[in-house]
Amino acid sequence: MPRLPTAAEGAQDEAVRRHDRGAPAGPGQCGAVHVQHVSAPVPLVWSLVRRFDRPQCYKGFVRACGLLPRTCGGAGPATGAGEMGVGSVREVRLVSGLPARTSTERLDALDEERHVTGFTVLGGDHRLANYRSATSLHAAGGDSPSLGTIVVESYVVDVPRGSTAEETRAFADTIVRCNLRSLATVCQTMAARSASNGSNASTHM
Ligand code: A8S
Repeated sequence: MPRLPTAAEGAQDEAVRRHDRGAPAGPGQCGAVHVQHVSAPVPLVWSLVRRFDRPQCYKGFVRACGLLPRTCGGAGPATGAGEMGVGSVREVRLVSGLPARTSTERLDALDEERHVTGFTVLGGDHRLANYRSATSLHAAGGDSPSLGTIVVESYVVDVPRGSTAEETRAFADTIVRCNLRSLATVCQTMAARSASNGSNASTHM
């Protein structure tokens, strides 16, 4: 991880404390927490992280994604066809070369004020059954947005039969780290581009 500004270090600890990890890993499960500093303002980072319908905008292992038609009676505010909200389900297609091709995932949280989101894996032809992820964003410098964003991502997952918790965590950690590094790169490129265009961060809200 890059060296964080000193002011952000306290904020990082605070961000991890405030991050809602949901239920702790139970027997037969494992989990981890990852922290990534991004040199871009929270609204810009959130503009990507909130896109449950477009994970491929920073997740390099995702080839394509589509939302399934929403059924009536779901939680959250009523949304029209193709609109995402809590309860939305996506079908993710992965790039080739992985031990999996598809994953079906439900949006659990999308808090636009607190910048918190999360999803649960419902199915797919892979070994990360009941994978549950939570991500929250925090201003790295408190009231000084120029210090960027701290992204905290945690997960809990079932340990598959025939694997150890260590093996399962090593696999999931590799993917989460790739995703977080890619998120940082994409956001920092967008921030640099908008700075050189003379526009400000509010363009991305
Ligand atoms: C995420 C995190 C993870 C995604 C994993 C860990 C996954 O999409 C990939 C390979 C698998 O075997 C499991 O935030 C699964 O997406 C890349 C299909 C779930």
